[in-house]
Amino acid sequence: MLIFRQLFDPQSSTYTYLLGDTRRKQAVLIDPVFEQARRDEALLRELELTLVASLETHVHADHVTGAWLLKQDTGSAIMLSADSGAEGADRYLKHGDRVQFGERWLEVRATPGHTRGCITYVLDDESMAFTGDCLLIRGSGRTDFQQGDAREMYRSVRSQILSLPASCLIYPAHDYRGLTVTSVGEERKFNPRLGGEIGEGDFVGYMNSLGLPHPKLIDIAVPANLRCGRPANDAPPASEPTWAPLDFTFAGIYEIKPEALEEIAGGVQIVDVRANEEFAGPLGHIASATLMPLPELATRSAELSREKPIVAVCRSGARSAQAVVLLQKAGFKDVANLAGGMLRWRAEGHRVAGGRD
Ligand SMILES: N[C@@H](CCC(=O)N[C@@H](CS)C(=O)NCC(=O)O)C(=O)O
Ligand SMILES: [Fe+2]
Repeated sequence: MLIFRQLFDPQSSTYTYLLGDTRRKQAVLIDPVFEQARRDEALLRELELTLVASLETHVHADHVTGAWLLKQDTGSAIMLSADSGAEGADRYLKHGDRVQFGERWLEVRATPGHTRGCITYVLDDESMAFTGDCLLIRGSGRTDFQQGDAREMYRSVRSQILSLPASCLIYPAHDYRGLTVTSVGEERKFNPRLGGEIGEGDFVGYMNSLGLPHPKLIDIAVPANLRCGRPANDAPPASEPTWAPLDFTFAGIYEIKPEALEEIAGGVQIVDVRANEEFAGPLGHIASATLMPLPELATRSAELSREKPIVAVCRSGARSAQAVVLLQKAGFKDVANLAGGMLRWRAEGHRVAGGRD
């Protein structure tokens, strides 16, 4: 089965797309964002997919790609256009190439115009196309920097994208109004720059008078993306927590497994956020845990030390996840949730104080 997810980076309004084959458990990410790599890795883990490659639609000017970082963490390949001018990729793609993930594949179509190395990825059955910053929803990418060329863009869109079946869904790299998807049929009719009877000259005139300010991050993003997102000094990215082996979840918090907590229990503050009667009830509690019921946590968090990491605990891991968010908002830096709560703690045979079998 095909698995498809549209992910968003609010900082740059970038869409990242995950495409996976659940039978072979392989996936690709199109246009991952550096700051969202942890999120993307968590999703891949939770969906039990192996990332085979990060695919760039082009050298971005407004955010740094997550491709290099994902490669460090998962061993995934980096792929982008042979015309991109970028170094450090594992495969340089050409028009007509195929990128395989499991039993599915994407066809590479060269669609220059926004940059020289812009690519559109078309799914094997032509049901979806990922157009990068070439064709946007009722718009198009700009053509005024990075070897942009309005004439080339017009030809790319008309010959490579609007020529796909009308039902083919189009997923762009950005939308600045929050729109998420369009189709070839719609854009043929309603794209105000490239649809209907609009000719090449009309489009060039339109694009030459856009007068947009340059992206805020262009001077950082372009050089970094020409290295496929490898930091200039090769420094590992900022602070992954080191106080315990933690899993970052797609829900956006860190979790610790029972066995890992057992090992470091003496060095952390364990905060049990259940009600008094649950703490004293049949499930028992972790011996060194402090009881601080969730409704009291906001007012009582001052009782906790800021020097020692905190692990929040509840029955199943749900209320304690909320406690983690609350404590982070209160400025505590090293906070994690006990995965699966007391239920899993006990199911995996860890000792409790109080409680009954
Ligand atoms: N305000 C944005 C500008 C982003 C921008 O210029 N995006 C390019 C794609 S890299 C584009 O083609 N935009 C089309 C448009 O804004 O109409 C930023 O600073 O990042
Ligand atoms: Fe772009």
